[in-house]
Amino acid sequence: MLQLYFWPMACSLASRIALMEAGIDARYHMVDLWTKKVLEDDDDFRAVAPKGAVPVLVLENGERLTESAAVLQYIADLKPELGLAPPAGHPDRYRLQEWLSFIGTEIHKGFLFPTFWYKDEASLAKPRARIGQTLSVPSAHLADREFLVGDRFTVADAHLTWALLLLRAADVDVAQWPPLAAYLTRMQARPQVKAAIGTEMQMWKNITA
Ligand SMILES: N[C@@H](CCC(=O)N[C@@H](CS)C(=O)NCC(=O)O)C(=O)O
Repeated sequence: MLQLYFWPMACSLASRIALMEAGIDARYHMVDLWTKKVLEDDDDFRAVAPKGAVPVLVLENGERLTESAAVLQYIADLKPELGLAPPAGHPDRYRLQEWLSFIGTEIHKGFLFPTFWYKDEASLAKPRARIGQTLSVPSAHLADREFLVGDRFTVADAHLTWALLLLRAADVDVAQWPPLAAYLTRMQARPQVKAAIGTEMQMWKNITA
């Protein structure tokens, strides 16, 4: 069985969404990202993943895969019939990779990561100044499209859904970009997306209660 190391509402949520949309059962291990401990047994998370970051997907053969873009495509490719990623060689596969890279670098590392990890104002001024321009790109793209790539839900949508949820938590009002707000509402209405978010929100509430 696949295993996913995660922290509630962290970027590993996109991998949980992908697993659930794919109908793949997995074992989930919660990690405290600050102490780098695996919570169920107090093991050192860095022994599992030297990067010290989630997501980490443990494959059936025991290998560990990191980086959301790779993990998401791996999960999608386990169920090619579902179209969670266009097939290799299809022009849309590169569009998928284009979006996964944009979300992971420009939105996640460019804004969300500094916002939640470097909380001092000086470090945040430039990311804050830039995020509007960054978000205008997926907003324009989604003005007349239901999904980021092609005409069906892909793992790029799992990734963007997570990022948009966190933007709200970072005090960025997604309503400023009506196509993004409508998109987030659509994505959250998908039963598996809703269930994945509900599961992690509950965990997050339990942790912070
Ligand atoms: N490039 C990685 C970034 C992963 C990442 O930054 N994960 C965050 C949670 S959203 C984390 O685990 N941070 C802990 C740390 O960097 O120490 C990816 O896209 O998967």
